[in-house]
Amino acid sequence: MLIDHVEVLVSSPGRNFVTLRVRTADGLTGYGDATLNGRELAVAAYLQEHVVPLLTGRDAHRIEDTWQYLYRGAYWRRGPVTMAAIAAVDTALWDLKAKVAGLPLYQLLGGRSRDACLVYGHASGNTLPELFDSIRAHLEKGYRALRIQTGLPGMSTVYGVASSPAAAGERYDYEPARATALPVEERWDTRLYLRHLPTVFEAVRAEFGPELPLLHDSHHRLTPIQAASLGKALEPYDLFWLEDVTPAENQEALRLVRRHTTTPLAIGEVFNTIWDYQTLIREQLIDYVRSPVTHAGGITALRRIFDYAAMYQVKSGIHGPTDISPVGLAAALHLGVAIHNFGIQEYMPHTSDTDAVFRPSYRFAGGSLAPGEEPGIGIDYDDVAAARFPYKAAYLPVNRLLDGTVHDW
Ligand code: GCO
Ligand code: MG
Repeated sequence: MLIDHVEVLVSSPGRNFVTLRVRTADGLTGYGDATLNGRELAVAAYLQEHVVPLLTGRDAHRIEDTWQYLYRGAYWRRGPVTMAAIAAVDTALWDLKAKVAGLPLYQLLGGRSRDACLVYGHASGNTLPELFDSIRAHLEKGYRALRIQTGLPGMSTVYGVASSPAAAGERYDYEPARATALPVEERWDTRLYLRHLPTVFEAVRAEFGPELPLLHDSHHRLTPIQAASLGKALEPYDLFWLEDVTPAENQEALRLVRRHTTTPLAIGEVFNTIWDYQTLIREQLIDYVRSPVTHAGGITALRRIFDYAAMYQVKSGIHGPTDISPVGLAAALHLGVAIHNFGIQEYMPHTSDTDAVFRPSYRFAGGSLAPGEEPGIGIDYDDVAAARFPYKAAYLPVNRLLDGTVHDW
């Protein structure tokens, strides 16, 4: 299984994606996702200039050795660009190995622990009526768990709220990256948010009852004591999780949050190695690991994080917004059905243009996603379709407090 051709594919079917395609001498192809929202070309260049030349002639079977070679061999460790590049190679090699075996990838990861991965969808609205419509539209489509994001009175744009409410049957359209010359600037008022959010959860529980699992993303914006107070205020509404309450580079800060609230916590979508979780997991300061395959060094490395987490009863909650490509989502589903400590999978459906390029074989039914059954991860990249969607520079927003101070977005 010698690698003889490696390509970095950049396309933009609705948003930018960086995909690695690894071909073997006997004509098999494996795919990996290397998309880093708003910084795509940095990963594409890292792969093209520094990784592709190392892969030609290597044995595609040697997944662990290749991972260590790229991680230790670069000398410069960790970071989102490096780890997304390593993730793409690792995923492509797992895809190849499963194709050679003639098995869907999850069979190589230990086989099924469950039939499919329960997902949560994104319900949002600027006002309560809009939010309720969005929740109803998701329930009609079969979702059995929902993330709730809401506008704030008097604020024009708030993280996580779709710009226009999606009509029933339509795709939810929240895409934070914008193809503008400079990043869009948003405004933020933490005190208003902390006052308003519990009233929204109270209304949602009153309307939809106690059963539906509800999640919320604070998107890194709070101090530890603000996070503690929010977790406490939301306890009556029984959240499935509260996500990214603090930026969490400082893992110890979560001790303070944990001391004050029993609301379950999820963290890690911007982390990229097991080291970012070391204190959080060992001290049981979180309940869910948010890293995607794409940004945490691939299937090999994320599996290791989940196995470590399992020792502490911490579960998976893999990041799955649209900036994780169908390759990254497919890999997540194979891992998700195989591991014991699966929690939930995030799901924000891609556009039909994106699906036309990647032709994923996973299927959504009954509120869950199941990986495809054909050999590999179940992606079939269509170069002709992709050629219609060239790269388009886009930035994530920048966030400022009302007085103009740059804040976490
Ligand atoms: C989530 C995330 C996303 C990120 C996005 C940035 O929980 O899904 O917070 O919405 O903002 O992935 O690229
Ligand atoms: Mg998030």
